[in-house]
Amino acid sequence: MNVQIVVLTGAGISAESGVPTFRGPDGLWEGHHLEDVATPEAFAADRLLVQRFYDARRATLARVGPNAAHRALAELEQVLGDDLLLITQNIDDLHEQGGSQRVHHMHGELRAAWCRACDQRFGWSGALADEPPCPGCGVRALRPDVVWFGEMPYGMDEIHQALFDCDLFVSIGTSGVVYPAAGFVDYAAAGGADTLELNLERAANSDFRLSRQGPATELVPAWVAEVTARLGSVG
Ligand code: BJW
Repeated sequence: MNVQIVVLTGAGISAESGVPTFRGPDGLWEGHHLEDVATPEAFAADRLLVQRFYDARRATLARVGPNAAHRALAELEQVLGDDLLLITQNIDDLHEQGGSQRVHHMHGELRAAWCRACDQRFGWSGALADEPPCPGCGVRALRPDVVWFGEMPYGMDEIHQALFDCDLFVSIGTSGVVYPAAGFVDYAAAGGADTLELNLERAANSDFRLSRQGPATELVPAWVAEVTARLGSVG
């Protein structure tokens, strides 16, 4: 039996690893709302502030590790192979650290830099606030390779196709306020998929057929165990 599953994750899946969510009580950066720093306009107006925001978050990655929810999704990938598409809005690399091999980072990655002069992308682990030269062209024009408000998330054609084709869409740890990800549930349902949310509280876009509330480290391993048991019993 082939079941095609699309999983979307948000900041809530990394919360129990110690990565703060955006819209919780810790969701501020030196008094600035995320919306004030995560835009191309903010970058143009105060490049140093925005680079420092991402440098601080990139540095945090060295101190955090994957949790049981990340690891459970990696186990699901082992079982489903290409029948699972894991999309994350997160720019951390905790899914990869947890063992997932194929992760679609629709909002980019903290450990990547993008040169606005030569349009090349590079793996990046250091700071950007001191304006290092681009390894490709030498121009000091690197920015974090992340998707800000008003920019197009990565791989939308592939995502829309997978949502339309899948049997089940599962949303984990996202508040459902940022589009286009917040609209995925409607897109998947329009294609005939069942829909499930696993979140600490009901998301803003709570058009899911099924909704379970609780911490990701409990809900996700339990759900993955259900899916793998069901697949095993069908043969
Ligand atoms: C737990 C938990 C635990 C906690 N266990 N759960 C008006 C109407 C509609 C749309 C727009 C509009 N005006 C502008 C727009 C478009 C705009 C948008 O959506 N704005 C809204 C604010 C209204 N979107 C865009 O501009 C996007 N681009 C775009 O639309 O292009 C055009 C297009 C058209 C057609 C098709 C396709 C494209 C780009 C959006 C880019 C967002 N970028 C950011 C920053 C990325 C870099 C960075 O990380 O700094 O992405 S913003 C930020 O929000 C980040 C996140 O990925 C994203 C979502 O946040 P998330 O993950 O949901 O986190 P939280 O904190 O909000 O929620 C955490 C959840 O976890 C909560 O529910 C908790 O309960 C839960 N939780 N602990 C389980 N232990």
